[in-house]
Amino acid sequence: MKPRPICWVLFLSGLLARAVASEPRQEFLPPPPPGTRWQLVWHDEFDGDELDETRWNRLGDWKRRDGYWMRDDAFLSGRGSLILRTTRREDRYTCGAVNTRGKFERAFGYFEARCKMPRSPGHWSAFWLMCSGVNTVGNDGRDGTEIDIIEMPWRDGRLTVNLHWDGYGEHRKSAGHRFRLPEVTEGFHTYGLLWLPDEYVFYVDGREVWRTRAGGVSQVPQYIKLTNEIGTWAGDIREATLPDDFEVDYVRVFAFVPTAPPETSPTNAPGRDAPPK
Ligand SMILES: [Ca+2]
Repeated sequence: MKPRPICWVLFLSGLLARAVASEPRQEFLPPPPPGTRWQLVWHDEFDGDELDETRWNRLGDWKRRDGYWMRDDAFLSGRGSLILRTTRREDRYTCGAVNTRGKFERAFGYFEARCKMPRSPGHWSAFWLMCSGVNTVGNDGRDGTEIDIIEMPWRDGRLTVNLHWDGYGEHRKSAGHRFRLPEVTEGFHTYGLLWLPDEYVFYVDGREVWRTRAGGVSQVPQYIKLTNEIGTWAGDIREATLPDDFEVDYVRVFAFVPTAPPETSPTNAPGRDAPPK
């Protein structure tokens, strides 16, 4: 049966309404580079009951540092967030981790996650960007840099952001910054990276915490990682009250795109000043 035009109008307006409704409310964006504006190009609000595995890889099951990454320790809460759980199973400590490798990789823009950090010692949470070029020695970090947008191994309000490049061996190079924000131990906070071609700027709750050009700034697409890891950097896991969760409300990525040229208006349309016939 041939659909009637009115049906199509209703159908398309419904799609449009849903598209508008799905654009999330964004509290903060850094100033875009001159001549550009921000455009949301990728995001996951973690709605629903199942992690979208067209966007994310669950990592595991394998050993990772002093514990194990297990696929079933990464799951959606059912209330609009991703849970990366750290727990104990008999003699093993396990935790969850995900990345977007091969599914979403991008250079430059503004990357933000809203997260609630774990409470117990012995494991740490991180929001970071990676690519295989991190292992390439030479060309500084321009061919790929591990960009740790946030790491929280401590439980006293200290945080750290870090960059690593030229591999993890004898040529390894890194730069980082530690700071204190006691409020991050409670509730959700946003952690953001403005990645420009010539500079990184790191933000917590919309406040700049560090800017740097260390490593020359990565020029290549990188994938997102959200991880929990078990290790003594974060203290003694045997003192943890488990399970303990790293909870992520959303991840959003904005690209800077050229500002549209002003539309031709009647006042500057050609012929406006032409003499009357
Ligand atoms: Ca390199």
